[in-house]
Amino acid sequence: MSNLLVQEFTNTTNAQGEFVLPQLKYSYDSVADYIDAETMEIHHTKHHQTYITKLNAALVNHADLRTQSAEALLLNLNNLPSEVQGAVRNHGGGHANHCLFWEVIAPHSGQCSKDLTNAIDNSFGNLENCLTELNNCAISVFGSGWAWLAVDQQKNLKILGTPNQDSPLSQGLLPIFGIDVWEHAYYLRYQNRRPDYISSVLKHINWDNVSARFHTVQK
Ligand code: MN3
Repeated sequence: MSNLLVQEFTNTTNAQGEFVLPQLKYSYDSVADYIDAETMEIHHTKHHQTYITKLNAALVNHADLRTQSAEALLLNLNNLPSEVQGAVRNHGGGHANHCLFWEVIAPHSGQCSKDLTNAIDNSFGNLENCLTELNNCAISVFGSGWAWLAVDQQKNLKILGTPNQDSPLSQGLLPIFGIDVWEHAYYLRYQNRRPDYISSVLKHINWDNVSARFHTVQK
């Protein structure tokens, strides 16, 4: 399973070895066409920060685990000490999931690489079908959760939903795109209109970033 983890994304730590909030590579208002700046700022500085704070608190007496990335912990979730499994699942998942989210919704769409385009065509027929399936999956997540495009052990693409902050990594799948469908991700602008939020975000996927994630398992 560890072959999925060619690249680690959330190793940003301070001098004490605690996870810290990654800076966004763009301003909060630069995604305003699809997510308002106030939602972005609260989501990043409050919600994401809270997952990090609680993950650090859970690992304070586990120095061996604090040397690992959040992704590595999630990949190995079922083998972690039982007293930290819940916190890693929820808060480690929250940290890793949001780190991915900020990058794949960045305001630079780029293009699907040739290899990723081929993989999408093989799994879904074409990109339009893939996005339709992703859209339907995101709409149908019950309550709070995520919809994902992920790569399995055989390097096939899969679309799946997960509840809460559960990461596809804990199922042996590498997520390459994810959309947060917790109400905190969209409520200020979209209120109950989750489908409108989802369709807006799916029009602005940062395909350069998603392609780069896909290529980490192609070697
Ligand atoms: Mn969120």
